[in-house]
Amino acid sequence: DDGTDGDTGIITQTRNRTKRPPLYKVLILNDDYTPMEFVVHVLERFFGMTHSQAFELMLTVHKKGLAVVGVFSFEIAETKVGQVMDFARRHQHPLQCTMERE
Ligand code: NFA
Repeated sequence: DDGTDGDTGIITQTRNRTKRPPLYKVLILNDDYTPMEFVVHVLERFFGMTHSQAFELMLTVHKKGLAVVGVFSFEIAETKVGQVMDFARRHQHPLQCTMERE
C-alpha cells in the first residue's frame, strides 16, 4: 500500500516502518535449597536442552546467581515462566524463573 486513497487521491499513510515484536529473556535464579538435579530436569523438560547443556547452565546459575535460559516472544516466555514456577511449586522447591524485556 502506497498510502494513496483510491477514490480521492488523498494521502492517508504517514509512515511505512516495519516493527519487530519485542523479545523477552527468560531467567533462572539461584537459591540455596533447590536440588541441582531438579534444576537440570527443569531445563531438559521445559527448554529442550540435552542433559549436558542443562547441567552446564545449572552450574552457571549456581555460581553466578542467574542466567538467561532463552529468548522468546512475550507469549512463549510467559508460558515457560508459568510452567517452571508451577512445576517448582508442586515439588515444593523455591526455584525462581522470571522474564524481562530484551
Ligand atoms: N544452589 C542450589 C544448590 O546448591 C542449586 C541451584 C542451581 C538452585 C541453580 C537454583 C538454580 N542446591
